Amino acid sequence: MATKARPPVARSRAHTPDDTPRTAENRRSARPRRLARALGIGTTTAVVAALASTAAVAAPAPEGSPHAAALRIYAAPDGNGAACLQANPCTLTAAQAKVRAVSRTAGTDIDVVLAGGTYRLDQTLAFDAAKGDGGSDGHTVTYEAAPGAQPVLSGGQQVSGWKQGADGVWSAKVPATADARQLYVDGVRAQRARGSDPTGFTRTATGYTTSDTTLDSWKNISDVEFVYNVGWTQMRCGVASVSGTSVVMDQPCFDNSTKKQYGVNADLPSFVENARELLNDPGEWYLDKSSHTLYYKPREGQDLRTADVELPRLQTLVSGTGTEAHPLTGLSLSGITFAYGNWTGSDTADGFSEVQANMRLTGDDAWQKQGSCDRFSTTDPGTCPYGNWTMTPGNVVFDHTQGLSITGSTFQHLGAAGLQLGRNVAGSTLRGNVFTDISGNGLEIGNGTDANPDDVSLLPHDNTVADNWVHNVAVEYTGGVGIFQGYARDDVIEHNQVNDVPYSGISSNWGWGRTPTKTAGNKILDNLVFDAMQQRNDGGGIYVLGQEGDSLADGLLISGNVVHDGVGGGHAIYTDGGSQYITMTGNAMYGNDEFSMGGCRESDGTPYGDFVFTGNYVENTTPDWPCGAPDDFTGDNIKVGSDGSGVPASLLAAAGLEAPYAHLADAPAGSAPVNLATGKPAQAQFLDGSPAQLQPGNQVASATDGDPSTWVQASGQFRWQLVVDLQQPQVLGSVTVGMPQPHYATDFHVDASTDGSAWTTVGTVHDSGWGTVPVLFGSPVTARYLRVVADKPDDWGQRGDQMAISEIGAYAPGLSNLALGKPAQALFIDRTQADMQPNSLPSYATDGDASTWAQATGQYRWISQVDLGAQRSIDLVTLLQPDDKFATQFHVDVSADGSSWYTVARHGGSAGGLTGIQLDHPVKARYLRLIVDRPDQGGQTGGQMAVSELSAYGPSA
Ligand SMILES: [Ca+2]
Ligand SMILES: [Ca+2]
Repeated sequence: MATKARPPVARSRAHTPDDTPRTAENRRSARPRRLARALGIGTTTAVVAALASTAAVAAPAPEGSPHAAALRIYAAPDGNGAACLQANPCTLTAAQAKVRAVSRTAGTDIDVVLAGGTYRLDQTLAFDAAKGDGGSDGHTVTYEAAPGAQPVLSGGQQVSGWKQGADGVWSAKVPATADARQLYVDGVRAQRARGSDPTGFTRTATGYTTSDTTLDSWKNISDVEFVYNVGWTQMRCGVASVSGTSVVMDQPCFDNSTKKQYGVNADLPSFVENARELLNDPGEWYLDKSSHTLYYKPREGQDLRTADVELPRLQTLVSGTGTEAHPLTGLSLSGITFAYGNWTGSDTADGFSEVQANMRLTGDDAWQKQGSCDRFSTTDPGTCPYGNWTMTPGNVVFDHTQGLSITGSTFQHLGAAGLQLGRNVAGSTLRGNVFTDISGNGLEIGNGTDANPDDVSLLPHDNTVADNWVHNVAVEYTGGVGIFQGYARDDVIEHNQVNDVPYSGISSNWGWGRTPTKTAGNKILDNLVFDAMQQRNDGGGIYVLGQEGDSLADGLLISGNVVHDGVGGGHAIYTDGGSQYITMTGNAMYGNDEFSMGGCRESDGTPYGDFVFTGNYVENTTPDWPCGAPDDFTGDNIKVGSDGSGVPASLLAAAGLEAPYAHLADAPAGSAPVNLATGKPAQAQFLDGSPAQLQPGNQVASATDGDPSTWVQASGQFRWQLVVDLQQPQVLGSVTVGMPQPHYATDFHVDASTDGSAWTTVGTVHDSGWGTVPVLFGSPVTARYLRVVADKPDDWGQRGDQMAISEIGAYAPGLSNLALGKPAQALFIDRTQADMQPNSLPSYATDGDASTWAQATGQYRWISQVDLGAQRSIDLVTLLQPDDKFATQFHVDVSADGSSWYTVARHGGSAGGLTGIQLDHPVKARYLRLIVDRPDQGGQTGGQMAVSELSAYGPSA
């Protein structure tokens, strides 16, 4: 049995005044002082008077406010004012026009204050240096949320007028121009109708032959897309035509996806997408572009007459640019949500022929011309220079921009990559932003085409990506990564949290093999990466590629990062082909499927090596070199446990979001029930009531000290009981019994007494694992004394051990299982609806019947997800699994909206039966999901997870 315990997800709270991050706020605080010196009092008055004549801007804020002296322009979603005043704001477009009118003469900072609500963009909010969109003379134009407001710049169009069809599928008419690859219902991404190959394919040179003529009868066959999951890539090619049993695929996509010279070629599709004929599961949708009709099959509880249904329309929500000589400067964006961006580029005949990290082959014969140069074939060398791949664009894009600041903003529900910083973007600060529910890469800096530019200064450089939370991205193009950095110089990627990504977490640099690059001086520091590599393989939590600088001194530094619980055949730190000049020190790597560190030299003659790998905390102190050892490798590291034991707490605490940003990844706090047992006296007894001997060093007070890491355990006899004196009669509805991983009773019962001598059994637990197990009473019990009695510890072949008790909880009535009877889904790890085992339904996970279970089929890993129906406080989660069908390790996420998820618990060492997980803090959430991490696929001793009951405990409504 694997015994993998995971500490709670490490978050950074260690923080000293000396390392206070530079935020928009504390940078801004210096501004009024500089301004006052520069302008003087009389000048300020003159400026105000001059500006007042434009009627464009409000008066400066009073001295002493953080925004003192900044000119303010107010906009609102329904704004219609001409003067852009707070009392009568204008539109976003009008606000931008006001900025342009004054930015060159204002002599001060300008704040465009955005009221909350949805700004539906008809066209890109385009910032152009030549038009005066940036600040001049060192001043800054800031587009920012009004205090407490949540402005959303949306590229979506709302769809209404839904009608119910006979088969549970609803439909609505959309404008003739409507064309999108995503649909969002109440903020949750729906699934484009998909299914498996319906007819039995055989590959041909141009496509497939089918075993029958099913496809020939499909209505819009040329809109159908075949999807190929191959290795680290996912490719998508459209169908060109079908005639009888012959399928012809789009070109050049099919050639480019099947003839690559370095493998990962498409063959038979993994699944088929985007046909009305495939629309059968709840949550699936289809856009019939020929009839301008949108179809959607609602999930349980969704009502399309009232739902917010958003179909993306606009690709580029925000852009910024200047010229090489005059870049855009002095622009700041703060507190803005960018949502519902469109991208239909992969609908073209180029499809989505992925090379890696959402970089694509496009154009005829790209498979032999792009990227290959002279590297992969001496007989068919392709076209130099190396590269020429096509990046997936961002929905927010900047090039020729210097000093850009984006803080406190959210990039979500986007159809391309989230944010792209391209050519000649320098000195940017991206801090405290959230990237989630994005089709492609979370954010992209630089590209994979400018390996060796003539003008090095045009590579992105000196950009800072810090304290961002990047999670659940690359949800459509699953070869994508959290943070992509291509060719770039002197960038710092630090203190980000990257989790739940299908492929690599952070991917840095580009260019395999002997490609010389101008990349240099980059740093990847103190990031927290976990649950990477969820779907693709051959990547890493931190993945690097290609030559970095000319020496270790100006190469890549990877330090202070914590990478844990990656799956899918990747390393924690992966140095892939051509990697050179990399220093890796002081990182922690544990709980990952593969070796902590390693990589691939592609062939002899390519540079690969010059690695320093010392002072890291790793599970495997010997790296894994599947394709040949590197040159000049030095390694001297510290071995730690797969649960992270042995990693210094200071390292765990320092990685990831710094204290001012830790809240970004924390689920909203719920209310905590009062534990009436905390601090109360307890006794350990043998079953005859005599005082029990304790294990050396144990204190009975550990059972009520409020610290889950301390416990009490008897010695000498296996069966014993713990008595807690609440010191006065209390009306109780439930108790919890916390038992640590190595020492738990599989069966125990709870007695209650008012006098300490007459006892009544109020609850019995069978088949428990370790953790915190709730015992709910059928009706309230009045008791002063509680007694937990071990019935089956590990004597006689039980799988537990002798009972140890880490914490007793005693609670007033009012806690209940909030998941009981609530709608449940079973999803595969790519969030598509799972196929179920015979006689198994998703709803069996919440039906209150221990003898029924939900269990997927076809894929080992799957997700059991429950909609609690409303925001509720959750304190404790339990999972009941059959003893012969269980996952040994899983984690628990919660969400307020069903789209943005917080990981709140991780549990290993399960052997089936009942598992209880007390959350670190009560959280408030409507949705709960259980994700299996380790079923029995890779030599685990469990089985595929079956969920007899998934329960969430908190205050009853
Ligand atoms: Ca304790
Ligand atoms: Ca059940």
